Amino acid sequence: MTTTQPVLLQNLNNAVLTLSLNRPERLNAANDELLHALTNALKRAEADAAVRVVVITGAGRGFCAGQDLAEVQAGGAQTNFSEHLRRTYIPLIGAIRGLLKPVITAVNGVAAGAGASLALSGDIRLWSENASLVEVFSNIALVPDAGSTWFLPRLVGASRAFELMAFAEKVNAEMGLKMGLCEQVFSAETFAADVQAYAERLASRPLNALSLTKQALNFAQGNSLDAALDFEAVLQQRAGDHPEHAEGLRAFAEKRKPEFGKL
Ligand code: T3D
Repeated sequence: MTTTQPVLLQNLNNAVLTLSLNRPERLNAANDELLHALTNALKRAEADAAVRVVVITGAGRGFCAGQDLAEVQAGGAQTNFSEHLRRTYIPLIGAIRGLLKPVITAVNGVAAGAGASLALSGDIRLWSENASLVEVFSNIALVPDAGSTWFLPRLVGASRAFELMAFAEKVNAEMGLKMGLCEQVFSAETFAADVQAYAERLASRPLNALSLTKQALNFAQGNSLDAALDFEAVLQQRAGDHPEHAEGLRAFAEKRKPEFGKL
């Protein structure tokens, strides 16, 4: 299934739904139409049993250059930032973190401002060798938003996060991998195919268990060890009661690969 929309391309292939931001002439800078299209596509992906993994990437040479500044300026300077964030970026990041399926952010090029936050918001972050990330907000005297202040210090520590934010220092792919901003870096030439292969491998894993794992990790970020231990116990019951677990046990006994995708 391939549907083309003006600002968001959607392609479902072997249980992997790829959502491509499609404003390449502006490095996929985000406007309200794009942010709503992406958020709505994620909500639909939740309900669609054919989707086991979602990939978010960018068309052209950029991933996402953050808020579309040309549109902001054309409309007069944005004044109601809080209202805008609550209406657009906050629901988007919430949809990614709350989606009960793995989300891969496949960063093909520059990720700047809220685009950097989007790049960091995935469960797994795959970068092209051409990818870069810049917390560009301070260049226009704004505060990092769309989750950067939550994601980045957890990956690099508060001081390094502050330094990257204060100087709007661009992190290239080699640095990004060393700093733990991404899990893998792939060649630019084969990036789309490598991401698809990775996503298909992920799609073959037990979706119910991964969904519960995502919930456990989300919960653990903001809770004590005692609370996390208890929540694990609750979720483990749900995992153990699911047919995936029985299939895993059968496959182990029969010395074959489990077929989670068929359940
Ligand atoms: O109300 C609220 O919700 C507030 C929320 C704010 C969230 C934010 O994201 S604030 C941060 C906004 N983003 C930026 O400040 C980034 C601005 N862009 C850049 O700093 C650079 O373009 C990049 C570092 C991203 C990439 O640099 P480079 O040299 O690779 O590309 P370029 O030549 O600067 O850009 C290519 C084109 O994309 C260019 O258009 P042109 O000249 O070819 O017609 C450029 O204007 C356009 N572009 C890049 N970023 C944006 C953009 N157009 C609109 N908005 C952008 N953010």
